[in-house]
Amino acid sequence: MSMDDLKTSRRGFLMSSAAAGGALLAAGTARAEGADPLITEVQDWASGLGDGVDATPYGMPIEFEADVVRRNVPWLTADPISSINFTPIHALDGTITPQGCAFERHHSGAIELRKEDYRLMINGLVDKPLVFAYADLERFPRENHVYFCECAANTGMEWAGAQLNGAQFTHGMIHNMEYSGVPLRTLLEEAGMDAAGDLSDKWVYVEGADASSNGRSIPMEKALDDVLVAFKANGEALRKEHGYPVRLVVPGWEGNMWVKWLRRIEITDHAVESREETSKYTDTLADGTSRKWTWVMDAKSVVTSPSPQSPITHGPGPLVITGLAWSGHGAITGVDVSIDGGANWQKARLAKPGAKMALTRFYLDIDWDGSEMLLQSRAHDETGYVQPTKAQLREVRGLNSVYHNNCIQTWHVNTDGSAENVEVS
Ligand SMILES: Nc1nc2c(c(=O)[nH]1)N[C@H]1C(S)=C(S)[C@@H](COP(=O)(O)O)O[C@H]1N2
Ligand SMILES: [Mo]
Repeated sequence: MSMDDLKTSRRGFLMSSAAAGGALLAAGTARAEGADPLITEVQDWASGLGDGVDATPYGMPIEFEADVVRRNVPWLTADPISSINFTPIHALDGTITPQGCAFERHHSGAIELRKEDYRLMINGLVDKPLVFAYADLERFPRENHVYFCECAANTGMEWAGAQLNGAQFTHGMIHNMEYSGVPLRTLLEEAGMDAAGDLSDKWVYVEGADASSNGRSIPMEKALDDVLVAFKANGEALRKEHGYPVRLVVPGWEGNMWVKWLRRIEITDHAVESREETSKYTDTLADGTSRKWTWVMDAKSVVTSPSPQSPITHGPGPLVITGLAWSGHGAITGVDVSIDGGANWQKARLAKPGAKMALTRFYLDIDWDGSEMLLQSRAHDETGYVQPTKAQLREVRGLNSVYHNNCIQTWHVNTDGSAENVEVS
C-alpha cells in the first residue's frame, strides 16, 4: 500500500466515524463533509519538537487563555491602590480558584513582606503575650480546608438596577481555595486564655502589617471555632496579593475579616468598632439606621455561563448551563435554575455534594430551542434558607445598601446566544 492510499483510507475512516457521531454534534458533522486539513494534513506541531522540560520552571497559562484574567473597573474607585479587581468566574469551571486570577481587594496596596521579617504578636487578655516568627507557625499541627472568600461588596453595584455587564463584575469578588494553616484556637491556647476569664463575651482584634491595618473584631466563639491562620493556598505559598506569608481565613464570613499579612491578634473584652466595622461594612437601612455585625455571607448563586462574557457560540440543541453557589451558613443543598425569569424552576445537578462554606458547581444540561431566555439560579443551603429575589431583599433592606447583596441574578440570553445583565425583580 502506498503512502497516498494509507492517507485516503485513514481519512475515510475518520470521516465516517465523525458522521456516525450523529445528531449531537450537528455542526461538527457538517464540517466533516469536506476534507478537514486539521485531520488530513500533518501539522507543524506534529512535525517538529516541543519545548523541553526546563523551558518554564514555573508555568503560566498558555497564551491562548490570555483572556482569563482578573479585571478592574476603573471608575469604581479613585485609584488602583485602594481598590478591587474581579475573578474571571465566567471562564472558570470546577470550584477551585487559581491564585493567579483570584480577586484582590487592598486598602493600601499589596505589600511585599519576607518570611524572615514576619512577626505575629498575640497580646491583650492572654496569660503570656507571644510573638511568633514564620518558622514557629510551621511547627504547630496543620489542617487543610477549602473555603470561599467573598467581599461583602460583591454584587453591591446592582442594588438600584442591573449595572455591570458580566458575571466577573457582578459576582467576581469571590475566590475559593484550599488553605493549609494552623487553627487560630491552637495559637490562642499557646498564649493561654485563663487571664481572659469567661470567654463568651470576649473578642479578638486582628490586624494586618500593611498601612491600612484593616483591623477587625471577631467574637471569641468564632475565633475558637474554625478560623485558620493560613500560609498556603492551593498547595503553594500565598501570593503576595493574598497576604503572603500569612493571612487569616474566617470561613463563611465577609472577606474584610480575612486579614492579610496578619500581624497582631489581641484578646479584648469589647469590640474595637474600627473603621472597617462602622463607617464601612455596615448596611444603611431605609430609615437611615445601619445594621452592623453582618458577618456571615448569606446563600447566593450565579449562572457563570452562558452570561454576558460567555455567550452561547453554537446554535440550538445541547446547551450546558453552569454556575456557582455558596453559603456562609454551611453547605449548599440544592440549586434551581429558571430559563423564564423565575416563572418555572428546574433542579440543577450539583457536580459534587455541597461542602460547608465552599463553592459548589452546578450544571443544568438542556436542549435549547434557540429562543430567548431569562436565566436565573437560586441557591438553597443546609439551614433551609432560600436565596431571595431582588424585590424580597429590597423589602427588608431598602435601597441604601451596598454590602451583602445576595439576590437572584438574571441574564437575558438573546436568540443569537449573546447575553446581558437585566433586572427581573
Ligand atoms: N491587611 C489587609 N487585609 C485585608 C484587606 C486589606 O486591605 N488589608 N482587605 C480585606 C478585604 S475588604 C477583602 S474582601 C479580602 C480580600 O482578600 P483577597 O485580596 O485575597 O481577595 O481581604 C481583606 N483583608
Ligand atoms: Mo472586602
